Amino acid sequence: MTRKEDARFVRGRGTYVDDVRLPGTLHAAVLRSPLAHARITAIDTRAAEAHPKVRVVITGAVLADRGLAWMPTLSGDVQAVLATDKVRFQGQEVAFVIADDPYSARDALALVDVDYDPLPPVVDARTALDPDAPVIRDDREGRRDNHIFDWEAGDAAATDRVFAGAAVVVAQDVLYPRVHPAPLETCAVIADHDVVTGKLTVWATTQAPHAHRTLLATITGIPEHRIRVVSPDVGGGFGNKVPIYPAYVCAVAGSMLTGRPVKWTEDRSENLMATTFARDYHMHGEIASTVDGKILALRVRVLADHGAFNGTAQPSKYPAGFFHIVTGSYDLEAAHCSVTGVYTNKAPGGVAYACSFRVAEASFLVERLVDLLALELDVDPAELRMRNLLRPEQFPYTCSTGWEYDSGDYPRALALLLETAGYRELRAEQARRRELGEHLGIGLSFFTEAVGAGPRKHMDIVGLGMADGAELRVHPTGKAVLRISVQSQGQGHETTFAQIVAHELGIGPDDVDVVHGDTDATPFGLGTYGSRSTPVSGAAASMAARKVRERARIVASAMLEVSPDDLEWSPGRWSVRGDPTAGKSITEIAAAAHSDLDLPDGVEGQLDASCVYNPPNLTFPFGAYLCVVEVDPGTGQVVVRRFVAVDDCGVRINPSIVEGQVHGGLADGIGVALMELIAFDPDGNHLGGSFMDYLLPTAVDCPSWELAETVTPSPHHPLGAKGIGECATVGSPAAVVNAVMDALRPFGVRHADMPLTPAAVWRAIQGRPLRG
Ligand code: MCN
Ligand code: CUM
Repeated sequence: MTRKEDARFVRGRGTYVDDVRLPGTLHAAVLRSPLAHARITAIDTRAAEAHPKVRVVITGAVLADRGLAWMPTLSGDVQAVLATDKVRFQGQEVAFVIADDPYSARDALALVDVDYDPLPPVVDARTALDPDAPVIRDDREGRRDNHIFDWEAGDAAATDRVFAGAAVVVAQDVLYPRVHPAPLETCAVIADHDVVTGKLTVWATTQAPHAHRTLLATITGIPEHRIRVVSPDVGGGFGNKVPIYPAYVCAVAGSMLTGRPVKWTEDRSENLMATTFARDYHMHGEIASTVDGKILALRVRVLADHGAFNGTAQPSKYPAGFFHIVTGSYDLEAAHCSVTGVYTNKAPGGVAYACSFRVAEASFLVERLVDLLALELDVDPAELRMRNLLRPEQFPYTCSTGWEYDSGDYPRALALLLETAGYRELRAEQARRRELGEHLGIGLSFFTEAVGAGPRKHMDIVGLGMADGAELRVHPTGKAVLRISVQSQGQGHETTFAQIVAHELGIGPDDVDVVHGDTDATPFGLGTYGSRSTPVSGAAASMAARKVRERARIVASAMLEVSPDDLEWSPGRWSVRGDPTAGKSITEIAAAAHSDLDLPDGVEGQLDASCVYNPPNLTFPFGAYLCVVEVDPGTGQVVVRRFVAVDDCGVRINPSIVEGQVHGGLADGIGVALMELIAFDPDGNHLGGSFMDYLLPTAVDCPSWELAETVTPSPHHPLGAKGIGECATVGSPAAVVNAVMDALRPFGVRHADMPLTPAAVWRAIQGRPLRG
């Protein structure tokens, strides 16, 4: 089925926040810090306020008077809404100017005079804990360092024992650099506070409208039932639109101050400089094995750069997200990982960009280590993986750091990959080409993803348990409307969620409309990230539809004057067991449920049903990827020749949407591996503020993807589906980097950090690798 929403998107009929026009709207612009670390000694707004079109200039002091200068982050920290004492990263919000039009607001920024007293910045996370490092968060009571948290998983002593006895140990420092989700639509908001009713309506481009409503209530003190958050069409999220940003709070304050709607739309540089980044993990990994390549254990230490405020978006009990899935797809005796989070003078945020809460970093590290082990043992990396993958009979499998993998058949996926790619022939071609002095590289990765958070008992964000609601209304004519708590940013929920209901009720997907992105019109739920929509909300939709089906059975029994137990279901129809001609369709039953029929007990009239789905576990999709590159040693240029991907996300609701998700994620992987980087100079100046500097992959950089699939249903999801949205972004960077390292083997290169730009590759060949 093709995507329902594309009919409006390809006609330019989508409605994004910027398309929302309210009468009397004022426009805002944000004044940002030019320095990475400085004390603010004075702010003079008089000239800006004198601008004929400026209505209000909001500073930290104005917010502080209302208790709004600081706001909670998604990780239990606080973040400055507008700086009062210090600026802590370049691009930090300092003032919010509201004017009659967006151009005047921008112009007036230049009229705000801020005196800064520069302070030395912490730019390299590896120096953040030095005794003489400048203290970034001197606002924190009793804390005089840049330390945020220490966290560990696994059994350290058992791991040390296995390492002590292991014949082979390979170690490597691996940087997963700071990258950015970079959605095409930047962040935007319109806040409209009605002074008469006290109702606040916020149009925002968000992935989690309900969570934002609760947060806005907490921050502003406006009662939650008087807040409505509307997230219309969203032009890409990739994690960037999970948090609340300071300008959103300023827009609300601005609307309360002016009594008018206040609109703010970020530009590209602001998005790249100041909104949530991803990764920035300095990792040290060790892998232990026997001489014949049985992998025994993994030991990992991480230094995590969280920027100036700890604003990572992830379940609150997991300060390093799901990084402890670093054991990957292998059967280990022991594993231990520890993560230390630190503040630096960089933008806050973290974990965004199709990462499944740090599975991206974990998966990259273990797959690099396995390749380095193959190099050390001089065995084929495909062979080494095949020898060590979990076997199907081991599922459900509890790994040494505590995850319970629900289902999988890993050897089958790897075998299918090798066959689809023609692995043996590829290796033969590589040998031939090496003799000609050509540098073909073949890289593999195998990943296990963990998506679909909760259960709510173990997982919450700011105290909100991770479950999702769905409400299904069936109209008298049998047409249905499904209301869901998750919010599509391009993933096609209007199509796939309609398909889920259609499948359960045996009606056409065109007979089901999906409503999302408006908190007044949808049930509460935690939203779309961590590829949780299908595993959690999709399950809610399915269960709600099954309740409708059961209700329909009772109505049909009254219509047919038989016991409900004597009815059997076939798609779209309840009929008398053994007599398919005596039956009633869902459409007929819906009409009867709204009619003067005497309804039996258990049906109040109508067929509507709802469900709040609390997942029993995450789902664990997996995949096997292979990348073929060619490297020009003269220029360091890498060209991706082929990319073969086998994905298993359980039952696929819409195969073409799943393929689209995989295509997008593979392109992300090429971007991260070869070109994307948020870099800083030693003064903390941000060096990637436009798409000239922050490179995104285009079609030219991508080969024609070669996809294949296996289907291992999730045993606990009602439809057997697992999430897919982030799989390819998680799994593909390792395949690309492993391929480049394979191509560089004749030069004795073991490892080089991403992004593998021509300069980085050339330096690695010269034996002088660029280091993060
Ligand atoms: N699907 C399916 N069968 C499955 C699994 C999924 O048909 N077995 C369909 C789903 O029903 C949905 C799509 O594939 O239409 C993605 O589903 P899912 O894996 O549940 O992921 P989410 O919908 O929760 O999307 C979130 C995920 C994340 S976290 C990021 S980041 C990301 C991604 O989706 N951001 C995206 N893919 C994106 N795609 C687009 N176009 N834009 C983004 O911002
Ligand atoms: Cu980690 S990016 Mo997605 O989970 O929105």
